[in-house]
Amino acid sequence: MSFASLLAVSGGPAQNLSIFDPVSPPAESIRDLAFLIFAITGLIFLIVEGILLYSVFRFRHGPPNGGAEPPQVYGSTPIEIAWTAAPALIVFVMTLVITRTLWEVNVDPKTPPTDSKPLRVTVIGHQWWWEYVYESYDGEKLGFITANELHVPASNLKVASERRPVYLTLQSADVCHSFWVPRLAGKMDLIPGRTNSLWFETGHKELFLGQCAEFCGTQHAKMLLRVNVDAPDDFARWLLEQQKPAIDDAKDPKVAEGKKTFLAHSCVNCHRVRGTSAVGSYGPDLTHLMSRKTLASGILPNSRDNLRKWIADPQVVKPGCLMPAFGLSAENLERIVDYLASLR
Ligand code: HEC
Ligand SMILES: [Cu+2]
Repeated sequence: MSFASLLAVSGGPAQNLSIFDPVSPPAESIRDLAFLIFAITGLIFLIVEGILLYSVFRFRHGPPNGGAEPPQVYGSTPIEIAWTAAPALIVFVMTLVITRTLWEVNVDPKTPPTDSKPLRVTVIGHQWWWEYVYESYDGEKLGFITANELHVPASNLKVASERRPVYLTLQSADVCHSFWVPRLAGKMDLIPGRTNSLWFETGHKELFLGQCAEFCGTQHAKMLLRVNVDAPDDFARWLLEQQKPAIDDAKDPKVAEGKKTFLAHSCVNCHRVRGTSAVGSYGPDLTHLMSRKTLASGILPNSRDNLRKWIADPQVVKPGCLMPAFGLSAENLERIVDYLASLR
């Protein structure tokens, strides 16, 4: 897929992935640290290069004292103390500021700010898509599962009772992945057999893009991240919709026929549609498929045509991905698309 079409999926060319434009405290801490370390090391660079250039030009015609060797200094305790202490001090200062940043980035998820309304989501990395288990919001249990497009509420960082920090618990179903949405937080790995965590909080109601940042197999590059930061009311409405089981459009004969066809195929072994007999958990949850803007981890706009293209042969769209082609007849393919397109 070309870069231009990826931008089209992301909703316009203005997408910003810059770590220098953070909008969430952990990403801000990391940017500030980067600037500080750059300033310290830049200053050292200027001093060293300055002395070097000075010497090169000052002595370019040879030693000033007519060719005699300059005085040699051996075993000077003051000089040795100076050039041991100065670098040690610089390293010590850098250790302190790095430790402070680590502290700010790794806030213990069990202790959200008082009066805040934390959202907790478990993120499970799969080859090559993201599973999101919504655990709780503002102390209320949620317990539904969705995929690939994360929705979170916008926070107001200035008012304690309107703060809505997001705490992610990161796990992997197979190999190592890494969750990285540059403007919200630093990279954090998802490691098999280990649980990591990450947090962010932002007042910017935007779509933030990211990318799996740890090579995880052939389709690693097509494991994109989308984080929608919604106004709190919109988020609450989205939560309500997602918690419902699949909408059953049984009145529409085409949908009813499609549902029968879908349930009769092996799709049900890998996909879940809540409220039906499809309870597979190997692939993305399809309960509210059409509430998502993209397919297959952000790589295709979610449209009827792309849905058809994907189901006809996922291997053409994402070679090596873990959904096989089924050689469906044109008729069955259309029926299944009819059904999936009804899953709002
Ligand atoms: C062997 C398990 C398996 C079977 C069987 C299977 N799928 Fe999938 N499906 C997957 C996996 C894995 C993905 C994620 C692929 C990716 O993005 O890398 C997926 C993705 C999808 C998606 C995109 C979902 C999203 O949110 O992006 C749709 C739609 C889909 N499958 C429909 C079907 C249909 C319809 C069938 C039956 C004809 C089917 N699948 C059978 C494993 C399976
Ligand atoms: Cu990955």
